[in-house]
Amino acid sequence: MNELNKISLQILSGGKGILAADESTGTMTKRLESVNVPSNEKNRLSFRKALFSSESMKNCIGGVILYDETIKQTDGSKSITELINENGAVAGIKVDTGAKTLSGSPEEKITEGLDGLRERLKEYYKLGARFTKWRGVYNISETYPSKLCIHSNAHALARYASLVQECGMVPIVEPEVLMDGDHSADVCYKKTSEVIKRCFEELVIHKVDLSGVILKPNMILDGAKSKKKINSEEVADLTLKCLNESVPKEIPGIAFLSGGQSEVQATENLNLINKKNNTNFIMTYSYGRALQQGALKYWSKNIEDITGTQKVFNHRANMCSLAAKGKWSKELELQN
Ligand code: 5MM
Repeated sequence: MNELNKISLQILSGGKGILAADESTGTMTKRLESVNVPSNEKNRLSFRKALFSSESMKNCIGGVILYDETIKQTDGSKSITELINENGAVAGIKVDTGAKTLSGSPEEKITEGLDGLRERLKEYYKLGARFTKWRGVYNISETYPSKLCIHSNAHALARYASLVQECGMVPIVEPEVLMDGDHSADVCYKKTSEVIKRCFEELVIHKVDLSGVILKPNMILDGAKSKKKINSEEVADLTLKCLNESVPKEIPGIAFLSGGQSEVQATENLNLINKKNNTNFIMTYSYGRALQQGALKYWSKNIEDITGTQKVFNHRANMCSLAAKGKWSKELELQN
């Protein structure tokens, strides 16, 4: 087994998933201000440290994605990557520099960050990162995502993934087709399939070793503003159909983003995907909001109550881990 494949499996196997704690300072500020906590370096670290040192890290979290600010912070004499490693997980880092207006199709986005990436990767490796993340963003409408958006983001994702592997780390490839809009799940299925297929075509052209890549896709859902909503069984069927048809078999695993679903919805859908999983892929989570929302809300009421915050996070992480094994139920969800 090659080293990158080994790291991927260490992150994803045995009901473990990924905690996406890589909010840029702008996004983290929105999250903190939404619960009336001032966004400063101390508070951002304090909330994140509570999660990284919680009990569920050992059995439920195989990897944590960090933001540049966090990977350079310390917990006393320990670096944050050491804290994460001590608690049983692999440290990762978001390396894109954000989604910017796509020239030629100004209503769409292209993710930037390739300039100087090789040097930044070497620095992150030294800081303890062993995997990375880059997110391409796609909107659905009658005309979008355009071919231009699909092709240019796939190209950037492939160049990124190739550089990351050269540096000895596992790239998470995240093409996120947003759930904004009133489109149907069928449209989401068609567009997501096109986006994912194009990404893998580019990864192959760029000679990326697929056995050392983690795919982080959206589930197949109706648009958030669509009047009709398919049920979780249909979400699971369409998501599995899409991934079976679009993802090369060499990929070790798939870790879904939650994309604005509620915590329970994202857990229930993942559970059904695993119950019905007819692929060879590990299917798990790489959730940001769907792992953190409850804990953030609790913490915001008393930011000194780390034990209580960890209790809320542990429950959520345990539920996600059960879902990654297809063993979650509504009854277990209520046992708290
Ligand atoms: C954690 O949020 C990440 C976005 O940060 P920025 O927008 O500040 O760059 C995001 O990429 C996240 O990792 C994924 O979308 C998954 O998060 P959700 O909340 O969709 O599960």
